[in-house]
Amino acid sequence: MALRNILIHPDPRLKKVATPVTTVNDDLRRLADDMLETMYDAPGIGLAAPQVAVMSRMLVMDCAKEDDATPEPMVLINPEVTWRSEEQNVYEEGCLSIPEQYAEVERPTEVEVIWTELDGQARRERFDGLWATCVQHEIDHLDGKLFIDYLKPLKRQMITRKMQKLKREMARG
Ligand code: K2U
Ligand code: ZN
Repeated sequence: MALRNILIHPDPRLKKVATPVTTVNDDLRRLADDMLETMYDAPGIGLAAPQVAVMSRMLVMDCAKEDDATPEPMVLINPEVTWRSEEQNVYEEGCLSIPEQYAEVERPTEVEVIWTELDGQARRERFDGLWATCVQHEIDHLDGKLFIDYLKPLKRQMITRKMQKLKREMARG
């Protein structure tokens, strides 16, 4: 298990479309473990492989953390949304790749997702509540989309400029 470095926006790798996973092997299992460890350490309730500079279509989630319930770590390989509710709801989203910035994003209230598990099994599940928001936020990451892409250009530019300043300060150490 190892903590991975989380990429900070702007970074070209966060805008790329990730590559489908073709083989589920021990390397992928190790990456999933590292992503979960990195997510819990952040702390966060979701993390997508491109955020740790791996351009593969895999994400991890544990929104149970939110209700302080027992952890429910999930690993989704090649996830696809197969159904979206008409109903939408708004959530003030954040992102581990855009630290300390929050904005309201409207998304379908409920989604159905199909994916492959680490054991190779195909899964289909409906998500609602924070799980629905999170899985859509993470699948966006696999398609090179950030929550700020849903904001008005001025607001998005403001956030990007703040991140560029943060990265300059981080580079100075
Ligand atoms: O993908 C990520 O950057 C982790 C995101 C996942 C997420 C964003 C918005 C809404 C739901 C999930 C978060 O930074 S994890 C931090 C967090 C913790 C509790 C509630 C919302 C966000
Ligand atoms: Zn994010």
